Amino acid sequence: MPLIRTRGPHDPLPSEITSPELYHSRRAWLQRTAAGAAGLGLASWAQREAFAQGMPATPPGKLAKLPGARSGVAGALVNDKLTAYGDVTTYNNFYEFGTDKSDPNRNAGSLKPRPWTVSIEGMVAKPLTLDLDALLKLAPMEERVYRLRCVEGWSMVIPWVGYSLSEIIKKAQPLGSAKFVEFTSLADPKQMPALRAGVLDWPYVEALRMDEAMHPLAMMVFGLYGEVLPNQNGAPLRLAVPWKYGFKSAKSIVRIRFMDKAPTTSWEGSAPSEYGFYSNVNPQVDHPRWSQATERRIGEDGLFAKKRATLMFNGYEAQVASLYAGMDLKKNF
Ligand SMILES: Nc1nc2c(c(=O)[nH]1)N[C@H]1C(S)=C(S)[C@@H](COP(=O)(O)O)O[C@H]1N2
Ligand SMILES: [Mo]
Repeated sequence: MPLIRTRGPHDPLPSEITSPELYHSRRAWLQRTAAGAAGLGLASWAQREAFAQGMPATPPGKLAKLPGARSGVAGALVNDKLTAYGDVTTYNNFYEFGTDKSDPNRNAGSLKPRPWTVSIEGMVAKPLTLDLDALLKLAPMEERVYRLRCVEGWSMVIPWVGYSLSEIIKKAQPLGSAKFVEFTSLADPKQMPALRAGVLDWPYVEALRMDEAMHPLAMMVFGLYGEVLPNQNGAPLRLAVPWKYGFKSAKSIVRIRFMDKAPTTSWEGSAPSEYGFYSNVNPQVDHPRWSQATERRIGEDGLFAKKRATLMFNGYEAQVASLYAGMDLKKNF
């Protein structure tokens, strides 16, 4: 681990972490000078913005339909404007396919989401393997509109299709001694070209405390915008844990393991002072190298768009705060 770091793969762009004051003065400066954008290295960002204007708002209809009934789970349907389908599917973090936001969309064609199995292991009455068809039939599909807040400082609003993770946990019958659930993503160098780049120790591993995993808002996702998941979004199944930073929502899951101790998760293992086990969205607990007080909503991110205030637990405080009653959230970040 080098002590002096340049911008790491998970770090925000400098333009995303400047203070509002600096941002606005820089903005004023940009308005004054035509060469400004290029001079600051913002040309590609500006180009992306232009491209984003032509983003399809809804799917072009190339993937299989996967409808879901409007969810009745409290907090499952936020009112925010949906992020355009084109942005949801071209601005991604899925490092197994590269670290540029556009890499997953360009490279994830090699992922084969069928046939697919998920093995359920560890502290369970009986280990079992479920194939995708069994998982698709395990519980009724629901549509839920969740905010996704990346630790880097951007956010989206995505209509996911799936059901509560608790449905799978109930099926798995964990032992009373199981206190944590671990999720492991696929790590197949034949399907995932960027594994050899070694950005993280593969496979990608994430985990939740059992009570977090049993919360109805913790979702196993199979689709978005009424269709099966595009590969770059974690086909054929991924998590959505909306009150936590996006990296807790592991993609393309192949193993679910019940444990009595918390495993070391991928980001925690790579930089323990920067990424905690809990990683609850919290505007009062900054990342050691940048503020988490505000965020940039993708689709509103023109050079002149205002940042948004980040909400406690990403706006799901009413639903999830009780999970952390009495805990020091600065220590347990
Ligand atoms: N296996 C795996 N899962 C992953 C990631 C990853 O790189 N690999 N990135 C995480 C991060 S940092 C975020 S913000 C979300 C992004 O999900 P999206 O691309 O569908 O918006 O996926 C998370 N799940
Ligand atoms: Mo993220």
